[in-house]
Amino acid sequence: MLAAEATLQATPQATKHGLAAGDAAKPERADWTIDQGWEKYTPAQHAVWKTLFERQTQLLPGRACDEFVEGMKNLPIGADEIPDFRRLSDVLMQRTGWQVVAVPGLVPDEVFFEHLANRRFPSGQFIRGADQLDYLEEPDVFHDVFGHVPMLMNPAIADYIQAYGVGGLRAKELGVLDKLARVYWYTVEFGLVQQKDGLRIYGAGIASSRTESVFALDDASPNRIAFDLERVMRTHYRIDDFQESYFVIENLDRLLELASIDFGPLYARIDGQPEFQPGDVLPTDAVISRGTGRYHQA
Ligand code: HBI
Ligand code: FE
Repeated sequence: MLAAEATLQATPQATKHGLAAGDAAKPERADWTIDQGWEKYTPAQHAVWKTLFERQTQLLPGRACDEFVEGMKNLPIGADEIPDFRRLSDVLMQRTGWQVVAVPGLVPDEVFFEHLANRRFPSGQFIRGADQLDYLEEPDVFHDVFGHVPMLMNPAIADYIQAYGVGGLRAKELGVLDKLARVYWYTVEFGLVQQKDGLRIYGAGIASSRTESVFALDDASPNRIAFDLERVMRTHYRIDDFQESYFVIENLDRLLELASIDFGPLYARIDGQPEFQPGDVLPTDAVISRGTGRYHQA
């Protein structure tokens, strides 16, 4: 066998979904929704869910925030099968007025924001393959449902994510979406919260990842820094690896305050100001734990 062949076989090529799959994969409906087709999931796909669900459920006690645990407890999400979005929506709708709708994968920004602004959470319909359990390039049903949906049971997060949808449409028009996207990234996806027994996870990108749910809390490498809105808006993030810094909020109600801030004057103020790299620690930061940086140096 040729060396090149061996390399190709060693790295299973992930099937692309949604936006990443190109024009041919664009769904018929303008809002990019598709049917979940719950009945069509195969036993092998339910088995992948079960593997992922069980390993995260073992890791999350003492790591996930109270609101995540509480939300999960009250939802029809279990080990045995990929959840049915209709049943999730019934419960969510009663609690916080949200629904879960199926999409093929990543959708265009405006489409994503339009859903959020209307309290519809677009969830990937597909599930990753058994050979890609730790692969997280595109949001699949495990990331979206296990990571995001329990938090949508919380009124503060529910309002905050809707506000992000409204703000996203506006930020796109103003040409400042990159700034707003950082806020989403460092809260909804990779946020930590201070609770009475220590730091806890509320970000879906962490909660749905076996390795990052340990790294974010237990590893000496990353920085853990008190959340500051303007600071975060100026901070680049990594999409390809663990975060170098996590930003910590005092409690989830801080997100409600964030949801009501007019970002307009902030965009103007930070325009042209220096931006920060993911691992930077600034003299003005309230540092909770200063990371060794070892992981990203290696
Ligand atoms: N689509 N399905 C899906 N999920 C996302 O998280 C998502 C998206 N499209 C755009 C997007 N996120 C981000 O680029 C914006 O939040 C900026
Ligand atoms: Fe996500």
